[in-house]
Amino acid sequence: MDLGTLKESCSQYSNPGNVKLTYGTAGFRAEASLLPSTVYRCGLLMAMRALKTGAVTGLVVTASHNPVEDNGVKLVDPTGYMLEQTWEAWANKLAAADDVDGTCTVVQELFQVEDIPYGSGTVMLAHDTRPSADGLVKAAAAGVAAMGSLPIACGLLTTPQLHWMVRQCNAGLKHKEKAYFEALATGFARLVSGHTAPSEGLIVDCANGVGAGKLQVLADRLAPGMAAELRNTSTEAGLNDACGADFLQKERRLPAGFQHVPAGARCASLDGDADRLVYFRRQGSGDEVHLFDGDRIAVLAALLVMDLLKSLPPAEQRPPTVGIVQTAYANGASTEYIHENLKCEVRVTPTGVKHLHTAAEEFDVGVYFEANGHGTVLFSAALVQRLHELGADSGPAKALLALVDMVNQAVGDALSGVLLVEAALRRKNWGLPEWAALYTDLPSRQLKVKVADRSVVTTSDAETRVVTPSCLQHLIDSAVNAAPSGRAFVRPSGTEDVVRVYAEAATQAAADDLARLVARHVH
Ligand code: 16G
Ligand code: ZN
Repeated sequence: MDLGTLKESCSQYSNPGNVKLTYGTAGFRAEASLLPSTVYRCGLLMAMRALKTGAVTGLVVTASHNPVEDNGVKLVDPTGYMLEQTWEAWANKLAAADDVDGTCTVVQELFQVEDIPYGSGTVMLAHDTRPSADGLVKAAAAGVAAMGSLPIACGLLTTPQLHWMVRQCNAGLKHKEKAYFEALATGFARLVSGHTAPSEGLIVDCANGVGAGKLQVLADRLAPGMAAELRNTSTEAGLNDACGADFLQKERRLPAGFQHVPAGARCASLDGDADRLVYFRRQGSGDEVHLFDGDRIAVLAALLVMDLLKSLPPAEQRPPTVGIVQTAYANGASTEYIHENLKCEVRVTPTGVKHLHTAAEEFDVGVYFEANGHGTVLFSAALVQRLHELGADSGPAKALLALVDMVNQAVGDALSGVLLVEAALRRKNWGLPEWAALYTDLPSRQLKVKVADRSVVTTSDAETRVVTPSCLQHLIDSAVNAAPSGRAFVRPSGTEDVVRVYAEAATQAAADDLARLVARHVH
């Protein structure tokens, strides 16, 4: 690193003064015009992370399911996972530096404290379809280059694609986009071979985001093996506007462009950067939907994996462990179904993929999903090795290996998720009715409360208990006890200036009342 070059480059990306951005649940996010200096500094940071680890890192310019005017940045560690959590503090420190000298001081401190070797690293950059992407990718590239490192512009990609590429690249495996499609498509074909395709195709709401074009490539590759009709595929307008996985999950009604879809048809929805997936079907004659959320996808994925594991020859040592990781948002009915029927371990972690992912790594097969549709299935190296040993002689081992290839092991991926759900349904010869019949969701309600300072609310026990303000948990407990089958919690959002309220109960009216009452206590 050359300090003179860094200073010169830094002066082009000055901090807009009165805004202080912080690394939230999954990176930085704000109205796009506020972001250049933060994204530039994330370029600096990921170059240093590459030097520290001696491996390639990544950075995606995206604001996921948020409105088109927003943008943001997600940071990818060499493993393909999200940025190592201890480095989030450095990200915040860099983002908060006032001026050129302040930024250079943090850079020097980081080099010293983290004992980073000087040299040149590589950072892969990608972006979604937002109009503000170009300028922000340039800012990130300038940050990487200012450290004497190499930015590689990978162009328009879904967030999970870049995570996958970084992971593959550092493992010395094929990592171009072509290899990604190849892995997913061949994995799917192997998994469903010999199983009849459903007579009705899948209809997918692509949120007018980057997932549209990418899913089309995948569907073309798989045709005629997988029939998919894509809607909300504009890359020009309507990003996440009355459509997409977040809209479906929060609003529980038909997205734009689905008004004439036949009742009961199998539909799915991605979010703006294609790292979330929910399924749904139209219910009745209005715009009401029946949602198949992340919890239900987790259950289906676990059923598929457990069926296959049961058919393997008995393990000589211990049988593989299977665990499902959820957050407090998981519908109570899904948790009960997992305990009673799947009889596998359930872990609950705070919201945010980084927490679920870490917990899932403790199992041979760790299935993690947030109710909002972000999740994946992780397989341990020991299990994968055993599958390879069994491979040639065992159909179930071959199917599990196909799953390992098809399911994005780096991060939740809506494209790989679609294939996972489609393959699981096809192998069971199920449609949505059979999947829906596994259990009935408890009615639930989510609200958000605007507060002056969300940080006054702190929680423990994976966000299920309030620590401060001190009287709040007591009030929530009283409200919950008065509601039939009631459960409720509040947590400060990690992405918006609000406190979120979740409630579920035996009836929709009771869940609504409970949520409203708890929200009043938050005010
Ligand atoms: C981010 C997280 C998502 C989480 C959401 C919570 C990742 C990749 N994304 O979108 O998992 O559910 O934030 O938002 O971790 P909130 O803190 O505003 O409720
Ligand atoms: Zn997303």
